[in-house]
Amino acid sequence: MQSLALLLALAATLGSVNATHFKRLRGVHLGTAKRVIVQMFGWNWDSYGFVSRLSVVDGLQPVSYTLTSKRGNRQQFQNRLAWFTACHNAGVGVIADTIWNHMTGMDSGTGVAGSSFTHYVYPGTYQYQDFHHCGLTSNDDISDYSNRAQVQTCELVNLADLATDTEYVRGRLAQLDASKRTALHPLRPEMVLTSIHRHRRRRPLQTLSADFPGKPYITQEVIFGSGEPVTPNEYTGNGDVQEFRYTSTIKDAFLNGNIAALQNLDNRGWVSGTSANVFVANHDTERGDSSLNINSPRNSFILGTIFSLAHPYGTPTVLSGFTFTNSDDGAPNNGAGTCSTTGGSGGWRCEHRYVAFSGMVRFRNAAGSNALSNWYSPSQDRIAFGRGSAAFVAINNRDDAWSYTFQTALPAGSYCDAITGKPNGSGGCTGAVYTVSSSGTFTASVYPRSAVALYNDSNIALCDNQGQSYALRSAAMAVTETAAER
Ligand SMILES: *[C@@H]1O[C@H](CO)[C@@H](O)[C@H](O)[C@H]1NC(C)=O
Ligand SMILES: CC(=O)N[C@H]1CO[C@H](CO)[C@@H](O)[C@@H]1O
Repeated sequence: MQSLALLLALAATLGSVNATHFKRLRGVHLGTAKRVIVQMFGWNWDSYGFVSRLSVVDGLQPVSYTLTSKRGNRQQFQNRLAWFTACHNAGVGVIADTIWNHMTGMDSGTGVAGSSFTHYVYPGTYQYQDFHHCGLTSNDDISDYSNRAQVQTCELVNLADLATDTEYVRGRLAQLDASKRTALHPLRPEMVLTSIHRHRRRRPLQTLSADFPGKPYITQEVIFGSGEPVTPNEYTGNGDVQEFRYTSTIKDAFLNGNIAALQNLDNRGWVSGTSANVFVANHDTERGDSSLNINSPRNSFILGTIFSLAHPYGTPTVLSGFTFTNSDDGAPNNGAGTCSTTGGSGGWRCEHRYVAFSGMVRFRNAAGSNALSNWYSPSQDRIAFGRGSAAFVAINNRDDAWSYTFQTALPAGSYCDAITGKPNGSGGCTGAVYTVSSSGTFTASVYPRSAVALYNDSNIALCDNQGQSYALRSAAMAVTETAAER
């Protein structure tokens, strides 16, 4: 609660917020030392135990600014407020996934809330002049990614591109932000980390931070394209940028064995780690071949995710998805999500409950802002590294066990392995236990295609969305639900 009080104090003293302040505030809000996002893909607002986004869009393609969408209505949203509050009190933020810069790509239709629209007319909200009309291609869609003007002013796959550089549109967006905060009240408006901003290579929203005094966490989808003039680095002034080169590099490293090359990720010309939002897979890439996914061979998806949560580069998002046969299959059971204790059920995968993933969120909390340390890699498919005196991981991406005595900077003691268990609440551990000597060493036999992860944090707050027997309980997660209508 200390950090929250600090945030409010800062907010009160800042009249107009410049980009630097904004970043710092965001850091305070999510907690610089504990930022992991879980993307609850496809979950509706009534889903067991989870709030989904508070959102005014129908999926990734907004058609109206009401609180009703496929995810549920306002009442269903408000039903989740108790959980919001419980999580909030435990230090877990909720990110409402909102799209600020475009409306739908459909030429006409009726939204779930009953609003009808055509491509550039959303009665009562937007009209023709509130959209960009680039006039550079026959249908105003981007056709040439080597053309900066097209990329930044034309439409991406027909998505009607809001003229976010106009007073009117910016005013509407600010109202939208305010209305969501009101809906959350008496909850706690300050807990709403509004808005995943799917920027899609559009021009920056120059004064976004000033327009949205709620200090939303912003992550922008600006996919790097080799040789293209518009680059992800141009967008870091708005907030975080999704670094897709990370995603493909993780895939390549874990499938082809060269994980030793992953030591330094901040010297590759990517978005700097402090501005990067990274993931092993998101809801789009898991349906294509540009990332690992749950079906990738040799446990590579699990190991890649363990790496992602252990390595300091970027703010990691963990996708919690559902099984599908065709890439446009919708979520099971109309979006009513269900999990088992440490995994999914009813077609939901619930990766956020996997023992290794929730354990690694604890690890990341414990690691805090400690830099990578004690790197050791005897071969390109085995790596071990620490995060100062707070945490240490060894990853074995090979088919034979890795027996070794690792040098760490951990204090002497017994540690509960984050990959196989968690503290049992009375000083024990539900998984493997390793003993670190007074000189900081421990001996392990790391199973094939597996990992060992130790961390020292006696102080991790818990968020239990059901009040009991829920496996995740990680204070570090900001829960977001990316609403894609598939
Ligand atoms: C936790 O582990 C300790 C040490 O193994 C054990 O004594 C204790 O009974 C366990 N507690 C629970 C609740 O399982
Ligand atoms: C297992 C272990 O070494 N735990 C240590 C973690 O750090 C605290 C201080 O923050 C020590 O008191 C514990 O002994």
